[in-house]
Amino acid sequence: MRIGLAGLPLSGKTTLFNVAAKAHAPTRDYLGQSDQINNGSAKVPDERIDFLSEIYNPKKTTFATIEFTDIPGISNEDQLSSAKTLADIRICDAIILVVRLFEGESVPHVRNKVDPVSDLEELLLEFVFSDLDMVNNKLERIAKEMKASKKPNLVKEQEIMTALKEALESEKLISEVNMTDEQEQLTRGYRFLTQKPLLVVGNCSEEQYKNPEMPIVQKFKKACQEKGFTSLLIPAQIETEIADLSGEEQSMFLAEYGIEKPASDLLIAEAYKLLNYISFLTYGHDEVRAWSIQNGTIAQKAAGKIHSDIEKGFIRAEIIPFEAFKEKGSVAAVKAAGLARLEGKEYIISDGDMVEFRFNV
Ligand SMILES: Nc1nc2c(ncn2[C@@H]2O[C@H](COP(=O)(O)OP(=O)(O)O)[C@@H](O)[C@H]2O)c(=O)[nH]1
Ligand SMILES: [Mg+2]
Repeated sequence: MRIGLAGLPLSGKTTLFNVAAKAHAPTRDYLGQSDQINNGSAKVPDERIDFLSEIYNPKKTTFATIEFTDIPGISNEDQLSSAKTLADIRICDAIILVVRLFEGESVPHVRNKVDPVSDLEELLLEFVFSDLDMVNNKLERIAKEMKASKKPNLVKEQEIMTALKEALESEKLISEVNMTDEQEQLTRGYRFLTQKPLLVVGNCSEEQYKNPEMPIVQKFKKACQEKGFTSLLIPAQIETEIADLSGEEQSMFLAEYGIEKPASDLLIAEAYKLLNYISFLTYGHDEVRAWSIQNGTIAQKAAGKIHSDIEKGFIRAEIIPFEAFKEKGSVAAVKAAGLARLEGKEYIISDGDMVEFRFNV
């Protein structure tokens, strides 16, 4: 599962990517500079893992990670590069749209005016047009095929594609269209841009971050809210400076800027949710570790994340909810309080379950 950073050129996507993935990819100061795709993974901060590591003092501590792709800016001036960019976004599983709130003479705005709401609308419209193109192509192909045969599936596909066409033509996103499970299945393979989970990041200045009552910030938040998108404000430039500091220096720096936690931590946590991930935890003196699974995964499948043999030979999963562990302080105390459970194959894992699998080899 991969999350794509998309937006207009010079909105700060690469800056944000560097913050999230602790990378040092080159950023740009003007449009003419070449732009490239950057891939990287980010550690998912998890206080539960910190807590368990304190207690078990393990040889190894492993956090969950997520994959980010920083995609060159979308610019409709150049058809060819625009198509390439949209194709790169299409292969991602979720999208973070980056829009610019920060002013700054030294970095020109591609539309000559800092206006996050109009940028957001422009980006969404690009996605809508791109999806509409695909839908129209598909409808043409279906019509041709129907002349040759009347397969029932073709009729169903035509029905849903027609509904999508109507929605897109009225500038609605595919994610807003109500679909049956079967229709969902029929459309999944197309990887429509407007069907993907979406998070909007406003890349803002220090001043805007500290003063959320500023009109530009209010306007941005309101527009996201009206469209039903989760939004985050991140002062990306300042965060790059934080990212390179040691723990103690970082705390001092954050305090000075009146920031509680690096906003990038919040970004990664939101990105994790956007991908519909939750974590289960394994623990011991060898390793404390967070494992990512899709929300709704059953215990036997989750076991397969660790090793296919554990999935095959699955007997039971011993579950300790992290909150119970935190309260009681030890596995023995949790068990004494009757808060540990043995669950079968079909048990749906909850976020923060501490799991020990019992299995046959
Ligand atoms: N003042 C200010 N400049 C920023 C901020 N974020 C990015 N920049 C600058 O904007 C330029 C473009 O950033 P970049 O990350 O390359 O944008 P991209 O084209 O969207 O990947 C660079 O010169 C960055 O240093 C910000 O929050 N504040
Ligand atoms: Mg870039």
